[in-house]
Amino acid sequence: AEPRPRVWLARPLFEDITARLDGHFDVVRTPVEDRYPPAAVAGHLREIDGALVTLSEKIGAEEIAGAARLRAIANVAVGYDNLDLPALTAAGVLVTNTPDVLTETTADFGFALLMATARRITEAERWLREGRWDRWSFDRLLGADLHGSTLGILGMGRIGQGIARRAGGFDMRVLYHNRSRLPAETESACKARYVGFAELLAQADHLMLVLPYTAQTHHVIDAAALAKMKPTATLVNIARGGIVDEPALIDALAHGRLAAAGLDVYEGEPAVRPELLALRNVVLTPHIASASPATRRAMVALAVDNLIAALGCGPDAGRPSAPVNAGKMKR
Ligand code: 8YV
Repeated sequence: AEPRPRVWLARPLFEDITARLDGHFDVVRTPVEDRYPPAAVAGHLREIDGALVTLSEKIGAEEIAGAARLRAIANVAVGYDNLDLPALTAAGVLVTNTPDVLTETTADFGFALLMATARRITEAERWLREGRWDRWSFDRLLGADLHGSTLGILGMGRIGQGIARRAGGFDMRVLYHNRSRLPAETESACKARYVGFAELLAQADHLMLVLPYTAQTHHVIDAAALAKMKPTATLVNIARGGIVDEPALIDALAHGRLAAAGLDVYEGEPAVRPELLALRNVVLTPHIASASPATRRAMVALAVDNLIAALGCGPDAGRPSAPVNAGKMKR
């Protein structure tokens, strides 16, 4: 009989779901939970036909240099900036991601982070826990309203549209900027108006970042962009840390040129800059926007289906439902 394809499961993920891989493949499981140095990833990918990975596994030309058999990588995330797409595409490796299944959970969290940041919820709780609530004060911990304000959304994909729909329920005016303008029906469904980048920055009372991280979006929110924003504005990032120039953001927050920031992602995560930790006017969460049990399970299930199909097995053999680079393949 033909030898079964070998796949690498980079970390333990819902064993009852990933067990489905064993029906088709010889599965190599790595029990280590933390980040792999590049040499270790390269070692794991040798003699492997496919891999199921998370954003902690950075894979590029160096990691796949000795991976002659590698044909497919299923990323358990909608973003895939951990993967060097041109290098993988050139090597004939099909990459898949997990869109759609995390849209609503991530949009919920974006909204929660926006509200917590604008209304200073974690700052207020810290203050209370410190035992400082001695008497009532009329002007204590005043925050920014959502209702009647303007929400700017940078990146109007599935998650951005989910945020826009929620904003309607809070009586916010929604402006967006995106690589391309959305069809008129989509715009009116989420009651969002397209504006240029500079106008978005200038108009937003709250700015939500929901765009993919690429060479083009690296540091789009830099000192110059921050200078165009209202000093009373709130910035929320649920996309990727590298979209924001963190030292420039810290400087703006520390010197009253931006009111507050809610961050779920960081340039050097899991490391968080101590200057951020020292700021009063930030809400900081550890990259959990998609973290609900149902959504995390759906992400893993989709990645498993993608890998099975990408390696030519199962009911959708050869046609994974969420390919990223199919059609760009040279071999
Ligand atoms: C994941 C994410 O939790 O989907 C994404 O792009 O950032 C998160 O949903 C994370 O990437 C896990 O790999």
